[in-house]
Amino acid sequence: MKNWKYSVSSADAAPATAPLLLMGTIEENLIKAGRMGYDALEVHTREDADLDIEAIKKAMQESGVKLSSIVTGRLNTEGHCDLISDEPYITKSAVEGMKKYVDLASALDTDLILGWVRGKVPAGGSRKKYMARLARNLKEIDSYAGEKHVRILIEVINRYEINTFNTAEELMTFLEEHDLPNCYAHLDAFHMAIDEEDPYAAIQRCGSRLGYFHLADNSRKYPGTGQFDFARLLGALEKAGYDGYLSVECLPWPNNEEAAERALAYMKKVESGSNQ
Ligand code: LER
Ligand code: MN
Repeated sequence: MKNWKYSVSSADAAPATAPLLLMGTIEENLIKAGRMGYDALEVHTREDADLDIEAIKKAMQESGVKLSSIVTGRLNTEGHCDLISDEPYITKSAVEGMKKYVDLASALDTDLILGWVRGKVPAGGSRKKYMARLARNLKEIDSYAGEKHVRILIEVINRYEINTFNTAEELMTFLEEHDLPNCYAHLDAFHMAIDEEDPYAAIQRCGSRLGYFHLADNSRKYPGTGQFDFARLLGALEKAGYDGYLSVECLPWPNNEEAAERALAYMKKVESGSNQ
């Protein structure tokens, strides 16, 4: 069995409905994640956040915890930018914002998650036209990220949140049709439980293009609370040759710390084959 690397989601602050666990500054969360036994921290932040890069690097060194990724969702939820809009100033700001995130990721030696920033095809709109626009804007970000050795991890998200890339098949077809060498597939077990007929086959479909993985059970509580077969999931990831992070992104239930601790404890049990 592989020695999996685990990461945990974090933010400066978030509502209890968000699947984010460690709350506080990045420096504080790096130390907390290390004490809990995590290898890495996943960070939700804005592209122009006033961060002390040197202090973060120091906390990384002291804790031995790396950054698994920076999440770009706030450029959409707070900044109202996306890469598919009919308004050119919106897509332009989205590309500029993503480039700022690339600079930040490059300074902290990590990758970027791209989720809601891609945007939605408007009702009745030509899918072909909007997906071509998304591909053009992504190309500019992809090239910039390539120069800075940052990977763009495009998350497959369920149909109730967005109408682009709801399945691994849809994302992989898009990645195969367009020249986006720095873009990788990012799967999330919770979204897969909604939209993938066969989550294990979805992992195989991504194969060597799988760049990141979010862990939660089917209800989005921590792994081990629901229906997912995590032993089979780890087997599928290993078979696909995946050696990236398994990042816990689940609801803060029964509370933030316990969810983070129980998730890691359960996954270690699954790895050792003693979870039954
Ligand atoms: C983000 O990683 C995600 O999975 C979305 O559902 C937004 O929360
Ligand atoms: Mn996710």
